[in-house]
Amino acid sequence: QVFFKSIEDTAPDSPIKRHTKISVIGAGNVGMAIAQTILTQDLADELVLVDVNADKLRGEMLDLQHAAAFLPRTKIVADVDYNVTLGSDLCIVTAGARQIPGETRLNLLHRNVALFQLMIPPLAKYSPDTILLIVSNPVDILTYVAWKLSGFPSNRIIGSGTNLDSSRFRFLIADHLDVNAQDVQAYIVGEHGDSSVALWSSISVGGVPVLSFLKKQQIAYEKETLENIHKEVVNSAYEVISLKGYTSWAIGYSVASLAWTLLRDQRRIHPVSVLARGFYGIECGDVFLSLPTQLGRGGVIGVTNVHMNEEETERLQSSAKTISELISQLDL
Ligand code: 6V0
Repeated sequence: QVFFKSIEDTAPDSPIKRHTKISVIGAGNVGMAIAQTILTQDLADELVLVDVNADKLRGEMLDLQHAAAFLPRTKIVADVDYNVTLGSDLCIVTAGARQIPGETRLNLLHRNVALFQLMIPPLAKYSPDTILLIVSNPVDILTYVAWKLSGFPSNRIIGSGTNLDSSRFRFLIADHLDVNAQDVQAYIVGEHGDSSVALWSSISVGGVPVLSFLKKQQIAYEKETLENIHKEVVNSAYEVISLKGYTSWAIGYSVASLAWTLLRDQRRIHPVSVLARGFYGIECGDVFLSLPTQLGRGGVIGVTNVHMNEEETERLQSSAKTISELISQLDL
């Protein structure tokens, strides 16, 4: 009012853009990398941070707010109380307990399930129409837990799953063939982690199916070479963690790209963790694991019928069994 004369009287019908609100739960390394990447995308009108550590939370909020002069305009708020998330379009959950030295993965899982029992019900209460995007590990099992605790339909529960593993895979193949990773179509499916499955038979570069091209050109390739690239993908998280203590940038970009596809209804296909029962012969109960999935404004649209050979299908089914066994040990 002080600086500008209102033009409301002369332009009463100017269209107002729909308000888009994204909440990030957990303002740790991963949550903050996601938040800052989302801010650069001009995707959200309001970005909310929630964490239990009030001082760190306020520090992170102020630090991001101070970048306002260089970013698209976004309201940034933070609170320890979940009522700040009211009416979110997308809630991204990154909060998690840290593994204590010597602690088993199962024990860590139980502690994270206890955290989810505190976080998911208020998120569902304040944003009953939101899409829940789970990042905390073990991501496939915690996506299942979020589904159970929220009572949401499964199309609005997505785990970031192997979206990141597939990006690492595409990087390594691109590096090997000296091409741009964006021209490499390649999926890692199944569990985000040790039992993930590389779909070699469907890899293409610029529309050229890689394995059959190599065969036609009679270029010998060793199964071992392919296995080693997959092993490198599986080990890459451990390597980054052993070197810098945590992973952040790649998961930040990976989740921000999911947020863009979902909220801008891009209908792109991402390998993400979804309710997988009935797909590719997975019949071991309700499990969440990654499959190439079409995403849009309503969440999951459908699962792609990507070509898998017999060995790949068997490995995927065995990955599903590994996850299902862990789920059966949960007390929800
Ligand atoms: P971090 O830096 O320890 O951050 C975790 C944050 O969660 C901290 O700020 C905590 O204060 C907060 N927190 C703990 N309890 C609560 C609670 N009840 N409510 C709100 N906040 C809480 O960990 P980092 O950010 O490095 O990792 C977070 C999670 O992401 C871990 O489970 C990782 O294993 C997982 N990742 C998942 C990846 C994927 O591809 N799915 C990739 C990287 C990391």
